[in-house]
Amino acid sequence: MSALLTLCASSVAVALLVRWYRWYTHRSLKYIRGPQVKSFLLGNVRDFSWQESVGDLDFKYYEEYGTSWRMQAALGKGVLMTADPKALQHIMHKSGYNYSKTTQAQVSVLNITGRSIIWAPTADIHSRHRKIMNPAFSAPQLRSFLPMFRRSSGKLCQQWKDELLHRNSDSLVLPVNKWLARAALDIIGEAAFDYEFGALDNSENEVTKEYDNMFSDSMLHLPAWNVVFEGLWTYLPRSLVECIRYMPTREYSRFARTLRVVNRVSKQLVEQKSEMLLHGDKTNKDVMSVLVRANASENPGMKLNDEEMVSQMAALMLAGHETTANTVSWLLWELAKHPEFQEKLRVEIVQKRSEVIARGDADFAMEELESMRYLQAAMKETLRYHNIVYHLFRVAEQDDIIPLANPIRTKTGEFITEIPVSAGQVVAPNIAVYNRLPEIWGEDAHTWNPMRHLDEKIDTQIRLGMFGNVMSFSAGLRGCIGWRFSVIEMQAIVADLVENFKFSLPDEKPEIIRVPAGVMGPMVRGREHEGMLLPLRVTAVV
Ligand code: HEM
Ligand SMILES: *[C@@H]1O[C@H](CO)[C@@H](O)[C@H](O)[C@H]1NC(C)=O
Ligand SMILES: *[C@@H]1O[C@H](CO)[C@@H](O)[C@H](O)[C@H]1NC(C)=O
Ligand SMILES: CC(=O)N[C@H]1CO[C@H](CO)[C@@H](O)[C@@H]1O
Repeated sequence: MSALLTLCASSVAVALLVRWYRWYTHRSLKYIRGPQVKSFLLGNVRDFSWQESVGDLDFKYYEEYGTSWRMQAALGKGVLMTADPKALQHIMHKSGYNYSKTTQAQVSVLNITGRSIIWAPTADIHSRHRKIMNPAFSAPQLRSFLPMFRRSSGKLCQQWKDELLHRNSDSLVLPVNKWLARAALDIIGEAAFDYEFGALDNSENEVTKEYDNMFSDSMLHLPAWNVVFEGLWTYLPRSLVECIRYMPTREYSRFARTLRVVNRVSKQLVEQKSEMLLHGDKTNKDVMSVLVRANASENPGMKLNDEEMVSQMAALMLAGHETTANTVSWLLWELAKHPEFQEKLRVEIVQKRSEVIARGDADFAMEELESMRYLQAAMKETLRYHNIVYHLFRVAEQDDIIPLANPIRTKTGEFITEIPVSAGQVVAPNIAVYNRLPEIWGEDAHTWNPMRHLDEKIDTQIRLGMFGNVMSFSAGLRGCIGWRFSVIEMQAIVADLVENFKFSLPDEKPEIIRVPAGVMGPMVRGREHEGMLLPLRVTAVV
């Protein structure tokens, strides 16, 4: 028995060594410049997760090396990082499924959401998931969610007004990010499976509690051993890696706890929906009802098994609430820092409101929200400037040549306009840098300036991404399925908040940092132990 074990262990070790050696001697990127590597074991990709504010390192490397450079992952594995528009268009749009997610990304997602669309490892599986999910995210479908979004934002406004009344004051400092996370959770619960979390009502919901600070509890400042451990995954067969995820590391234990709770709730709801469908109810618009109806079709290409169905819900909860809530938080913070722009935005909303009243309607129509130019500009600019997801990781499925819009200088001083990569090469689209390229956004790219979207000075020769030419929702076949959902939701919430409240910086002027916690979120310097936090002074508009 023990001989067998030894044999197994040594063959795994040999296989590992061979694979690793093949990688290490694989020098195709060695001539590309990039930051120094201090530790062979750790490489320098994870230095990003220790930078104080997201972008500190990214922008520095961009200054030094241009739009493409070489990084190193754990165990000497080279990574091509790029913010080059043409390279990104090639990788994300033109190559279809030829750049897939890395093993590490997939296995992490597997542990966080289960076998969901975000996990879907192959073209076959992903295109099936996406085809089934797409109808739930079509423009007409999402339009029907607007009243629900407005109901939630109205509830949020009411809560703040009650709070002001209760304190007998016309202004208060509030942790706006926490309130927005609750609103976004209520919204995704209703939209995804017609479920009331009651997060804004402060009900003691178990799922709500699980999501509080999930990212910063688990992903902030990854320990070194974890970096090496996950670095090994690249060299192992995927099936083995899928077993490894059962190791109780900090982040997975935290995510697993959340997932267990979410899955239990989802399972009950899937059963309930299937039951309702049997009884002929075909009207529900929530995502889960759409999936259950698709599953009832004859076409096997339109079916999800029960596990996949439940996983989609965890995926939507994960991808669809803190992202939007954080983006709106950053938007309000920028409004607080730019009071003149904030006032323009408020005037725009108030003007539209008078049209609504004159018409005798109760609330804004979708077209009215979409026609608010300052509102649209503020959203685009915040998505660009405070992109919540800052890096992506992809792996070339076969040998390829990546074209560049901006030539780069190699170690030998020559300029190259394309980068040949071999199958297995990891490439990392750098969203943070792409969103700040002066060649696209103008010389003031490092300034939050919504007016740039109104002046139409943005260079859109190379079309990229899902919305406003920013990369914040990723791009291509695996781009964010929820981008339009998120935009409509943000419109609804921001218009309501700005119509009802003024936002300003708290008197002690807290320093806000953009922490790298899997997703980028706000914390107050010196108060990091409080988790994600963005305090703003909120004053009722009278
Ligand atoms: C401001 C808000 C949001 C941002 C910045 C954002 C960003 C992203 C990004 C960058 C990706 C690609 C991830 C990757 O390639 O590894 C993605 C994928 C995804 N997002 Fe979003 N997202 C947002 C809101 C939402 C919402 C509201 C939903 C759902 C209602 C959602 C659902 C998804 C799903 C399901 C995927 C996976 C798509 C696929 O693999 O086919 N997201 N999102
Ligand atoms: C993906 O790679 C294969 C093999 O090299 C190639 O035939 C195919 O055209 C590529 N697909 C796209 C969309 O570029
Ligand atoms: C989907 O359909 C399959 C059979 O076609 C069925 O076994 C499964 O329970 C269905 N799942 C749901 C959640 O309706
Ligand atoms: C769905 C899944 O794989 N969950 C696992 C994630 O990791 C923890 C421990 O780290 C396991 O207990 C879970 O089963």
